[in-house]
Amino acid sequence: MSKTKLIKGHPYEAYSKETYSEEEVVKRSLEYYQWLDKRRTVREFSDKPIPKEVIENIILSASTAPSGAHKQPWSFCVVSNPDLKKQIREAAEKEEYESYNGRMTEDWLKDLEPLGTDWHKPFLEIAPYLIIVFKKAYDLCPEGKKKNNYYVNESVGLAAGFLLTAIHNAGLVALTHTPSPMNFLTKLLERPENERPMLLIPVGYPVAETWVPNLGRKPIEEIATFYE
Ligand code: IYR
Repeated sequence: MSKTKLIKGHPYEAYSKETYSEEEVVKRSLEYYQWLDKRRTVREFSDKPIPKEVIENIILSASTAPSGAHKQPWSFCVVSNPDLKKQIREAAEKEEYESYNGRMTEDWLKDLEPLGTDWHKPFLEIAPYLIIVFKKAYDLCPEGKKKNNYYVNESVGLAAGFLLTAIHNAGLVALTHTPSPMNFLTKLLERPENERPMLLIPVGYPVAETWVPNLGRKPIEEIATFYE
């Protein structure tokens, strides 16, 4: 049991954070970067099963993200049911077909060419789990009253980032898929009115021989400005 006390009438608990020597801090930051840099979006999944417990741990990891006023304005739907996965694939492909054949601009389609995407989404049936990340625009109290959430997009974006690193850490791969529009997920998953789908993330093992686009990442000079 950690130590607790009241500050201005609110409960606090003692917190101790492990710290390291400067040398160790440098080493750890580099090693973490090098490990995280190995994460890649994968589009070809194996159907090898994953224990449900792993998905629970990954979602719990995502839910450690900070959120506006600690409202935790997220909801994760986990789909492994083959019939439901099929329905999601069919609905997503219907929208994606329209997107790739008229809704997306020429520029957009050109930008996507190196990624090799198209309207076919077989991974939605093949990956053992689909995690659908919903944002809660507001909370619904038991009496039906609406309670505001804050910085909802920022909070759920952070949680999704944590989710992806937890998946990478478990030795699994994911795809941040964004079928557009996504409201078919609200209907198929019978979500309440305060939830809006943000990301559809298949999770699993990659196929035995996996190829990903040779993209590279921006160098530090391009992404960071230091004011010293
Ligand atoms: N949502 C489509 C298109 C797509 C858009 C972007 I921006 C990407 O980075 C990748 C794909 C699809 O999922 O295919």
